[in-house]
Amino acid sequence: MEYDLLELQDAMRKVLKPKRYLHSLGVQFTCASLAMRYECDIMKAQVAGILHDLAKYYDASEQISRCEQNNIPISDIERKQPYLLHGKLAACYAKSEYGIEDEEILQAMAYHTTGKPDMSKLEKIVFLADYIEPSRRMIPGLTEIRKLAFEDLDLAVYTTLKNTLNYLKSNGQTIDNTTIEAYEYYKDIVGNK
Ligand code: DGI
Ligand code: FE
Ligand code: FE
Repeated sequence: MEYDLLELQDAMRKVLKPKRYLHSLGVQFTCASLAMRYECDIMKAQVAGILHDLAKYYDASEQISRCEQNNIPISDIERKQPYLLHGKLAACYAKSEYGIEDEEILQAMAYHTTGKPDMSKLEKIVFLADYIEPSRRMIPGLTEIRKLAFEDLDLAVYTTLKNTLNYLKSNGQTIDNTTIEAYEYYKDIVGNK
């Protein structure tokens, strides 16, 4: 399958706000770098990276209604935190609007916010690239994770999940089961290394 990255970038420049577009370019290039480091498909990683937030701008009620229209199941927690759906919706539109058929790319987009247990290399790369891309606002631990991402993929995923959970807990936010399951899974993997 051939992908036209310039065309996808053009499309994203039109649907995203400038800062979100810059973030998406950052994720695309960071995905490419991680794919080089971990011998993953560089093109697939870039496609998932540039498109991953394409559904970010629907408001809460639209996230829900668009998922319903497309038969995307909505958990109770997603119903309370509808922005958690933007990855799944992005995967859905990547297929229907942008002709992306590759299931690996679509899955990596779908789970970029929560992560999940036993991710593929591509899924881990997109999950991490979203967190560490160059334009990401500085947060505690980011410098270390940026370095770690190029040293140990699973440890970097684990550390990112741990940071995210701590952040969400300190803000009293509802946590998705998938995020917790992902954390538990990678905690085990890292502990057994
Ligand atoms: O879309 P982006 O801003 O680029 O990044 P993202 O899709 O990873 O979304 C970032 C936010 O998602 C971040 O503030 C952490 C949050 N998040 C991750 N897992 C959960 C979560 N928020 C809630 N409420 N529950 C979760 O389980
Ligand atoms: Fe996102
Ligand atoms: Fe993002």
